[in-house]
Amino acid sequence: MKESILAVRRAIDELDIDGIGALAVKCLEEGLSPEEIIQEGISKGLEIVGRKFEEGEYFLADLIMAGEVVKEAMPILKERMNPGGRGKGTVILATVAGDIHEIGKNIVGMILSANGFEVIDLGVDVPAQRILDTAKSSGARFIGLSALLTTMVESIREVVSAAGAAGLRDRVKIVIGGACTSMELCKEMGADAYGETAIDALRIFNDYAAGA
Ligand code: B12
Repeated sequence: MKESILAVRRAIDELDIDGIGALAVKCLEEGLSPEEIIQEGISKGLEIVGRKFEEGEYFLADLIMAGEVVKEAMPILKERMNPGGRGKGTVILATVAGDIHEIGKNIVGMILSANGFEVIDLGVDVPAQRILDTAKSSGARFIGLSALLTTMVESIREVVSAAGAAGLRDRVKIVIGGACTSMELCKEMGADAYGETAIDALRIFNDYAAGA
């Protein structure tokens, strides 16, 4: 692992909001891709922060700060992703009702829009009905749901049933992801697919867009 990417990981862990931007630029200058920096630097750094929170070393204020540190790096990385065409279709992205974690969802959105998808990001804590209303009005065929809180996974089922009630279940593919989700949960909730990382999200939506 390159020292510069380890430095990004450390900056997240140490909540270094002033240092992160320059470190992201350094990684890019060394030829690392934005996706690698996100996956190996930022996400891994946040895992460390999450562990420290669990162990009682970090508090809620530290988690909020970690989120701000990541937000500082994102525009720098986004700028380096290719804008890509918009021909693959529209993906509605949302963090489920009751959950306000947005970093993972935003990364998925960045990667999808850099790779040819039109992304409608509804934000966090989004009620099922709003997601379905948007699917109807936009004609989107894809929905990506992010969930990090175990206590909020039922919100996924609500989206799946609202899609059924709206008569959209056959037209729309529902893909889930986020730290508390799994393939097992995907089956239990009646969603169509589960992706562990943002790169998986891209692969899954690419397959759907190609008619697989
Ligand atoms: C930062 C953070 C916060 C920040 C969020 C800031 C923000 N702007 O988003 C704040 C401070 C707000 C926060 C609040 C809380 N948090 Co918090 N938080 C985290 C932390 C440290 C990192 C989350 C993160 O951003 N990870 C990095 C991103 C990149 O990872 P990701 O979201 O998993 O996304 C990746 C993949 O999962 C995937 N993916 C994500 N979405 C999607 C969608 C699709 C469709 C696909 C295919 C893929 C995909 O792609 C991404 C990139 O590869 C985690 C610990 C952890 N390691 O997860 C705890 C964590 C998620 N939080 C936790 C908790 C408990 C809370 C609080 C309840 C704390 C409290 N007592 O109030 C509140 C909840 C408030 C609410 N109602 O939502 C727990 C959840 C436990 C559980 N299983 O339920 C965790 C796991 C910490 C812990 N170990 O205890 N949190």
